[in-house]
Amino acid sequence: MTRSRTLRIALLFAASAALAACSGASATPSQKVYTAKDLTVGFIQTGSESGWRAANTSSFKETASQLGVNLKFYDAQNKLENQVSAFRNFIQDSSVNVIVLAALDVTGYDDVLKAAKDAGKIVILEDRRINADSSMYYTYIGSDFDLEGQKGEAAMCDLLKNQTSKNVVEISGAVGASAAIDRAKGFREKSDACGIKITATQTGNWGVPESKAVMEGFLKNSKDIQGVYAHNDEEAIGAIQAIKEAGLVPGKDIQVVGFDATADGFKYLITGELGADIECNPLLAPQVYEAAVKALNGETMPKWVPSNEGQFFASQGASALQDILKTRKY
Ligand code: GYE
Repeated sequence: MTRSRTLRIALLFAASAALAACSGASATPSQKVYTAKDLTVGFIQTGSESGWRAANTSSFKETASQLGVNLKFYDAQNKLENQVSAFRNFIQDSSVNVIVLAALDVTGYDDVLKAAKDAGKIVILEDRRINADSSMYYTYIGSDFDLEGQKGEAAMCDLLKNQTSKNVVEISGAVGASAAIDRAKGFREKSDACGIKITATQTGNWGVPESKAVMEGFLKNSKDIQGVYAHNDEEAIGAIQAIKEAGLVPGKDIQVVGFDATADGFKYLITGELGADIECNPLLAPQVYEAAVKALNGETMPKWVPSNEGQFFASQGASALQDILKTRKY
């Protein structure tokens, strides 16, 4: 074998050894490799405001028991002050090595994020982003709500394509929540391109009763409404109830677009009362626990891992939608 060929092979081995070392693929014999069983996770949930939230909570509890993760679950009852105090308690809890936050608001966590960093606690954001420097958390695992909003806008443009007047009212999510802020932003990025006019907006706080009351108010103020842009399925359902009680036909007189694509949302897609449902994945726990183990093992990750999501339309037809619904977990 020639000298240059031997040299080439030697260099190849050296390069691959260096690659393995810096990828963290093979730990040195003395270094412990952490697994999910080494996780004690303090999970600060928003509350139990929607079907999406119930699926998100189930994902964390079920996956924790499957993987052997020690999960300390806290339901903040949709109160920011409760989330902040839970954050402080998990920082004080020496058994907790990872804190996971589903943030009610985009602000309000600076002090606890700093305290967590000083205490050496790993922080992972799930579901919703916050306005904080990315050095204050390990990673954010959640949807691109702006993109979801753009999908909602495209769906509404299509549903109203044969209308001359395209007045749309918006029933937004909870004030301050990134999901609401970004879905509203995404909807407005190109909506005027197809002639949509947003004539009113008001929060429905993610729920059916409040959204029904909001839609009743909109209809009292004007009957010249062609579309409703609702930030989740519960808000869309509340709007549909109000439209029907006003003697109008949802899906015919007024088109409705919602978000989440939960089983309840599918029921209204199948009847044609909901025109489009933009999917938002709540089953995030496997990715979050995987990220937490990476963090324990000193590996790096991108600061944001966006969810892959689809969208569903009444125009797909009842039987096709019923078949899809059978395959879904929430
Ligand atoms: O759309 C809604 C829940 O943050 C994506 O919060 C989540 C939103 C979801 O209450 O149903």
